[in-house]
Amino acid sequence: MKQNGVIFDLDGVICFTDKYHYQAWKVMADAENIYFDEIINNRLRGVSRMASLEIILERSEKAYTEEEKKALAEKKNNIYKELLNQMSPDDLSDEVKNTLDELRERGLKLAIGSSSKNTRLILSRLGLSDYFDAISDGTNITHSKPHPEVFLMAADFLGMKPEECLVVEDARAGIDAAVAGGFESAGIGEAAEHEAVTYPINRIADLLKI
Ligand code: B16
Ligand code: MG
Repeated sequence: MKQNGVIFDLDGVICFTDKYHYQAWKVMADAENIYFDEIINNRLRGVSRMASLEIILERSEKAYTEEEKKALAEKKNNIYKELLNQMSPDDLSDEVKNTLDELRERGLKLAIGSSSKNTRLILSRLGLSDYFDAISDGTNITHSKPHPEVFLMAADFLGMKPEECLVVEDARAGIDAAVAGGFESAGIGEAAEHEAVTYPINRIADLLKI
């Protein structure tokens, strides 16, 4: 690839915490009698916790106060963190690890660009705490994807310009964010279908062919 750096989304790219997000939101939604399914869940990919809650509440009759919304988001996050405790380095696939190692061997700098405030907890569960050259996540941004802030800060932490970095994403909102920030992108899953993605890929190892 022509870039010197790669910025990886976390959930849906490096690991599959999406199933835990779904389970935790489902417990919250069921307790509130709000309809929630996997199709609605797809709209939550890459979207911040509070913005995700707003999407789920579209199906609710009740008007929640800001305090109640905060409590619901916290309840979901506590369930989610319990589920994250089940994770271990075995949840990091050989394909992802080998691809990261090979990119690094080629001299590329590697960063995380995730909306999640649980990024460091997840990386630690996967045994990747000290692996990346830079981490930009939900704790250092004020605007979540599709705003480009998380990727612009990742590039900045790497000491690079957007055109020097490739963004790897699984979410449509993530490709929008990459485009808005002036990054080329590789998209997997639904992000591969995005009309503005630079490189649609089928699997993470395909990054080695770019
Ligand atoms: P948290 P990513 C995103 O991670 C998830 O895709 C999204 O579903 C979630 O709401 C968001 O992180 C915030 O996560 O509640 O842990 O702060 O894909 O940007 O790595
Ligand atoms: Mg993602």
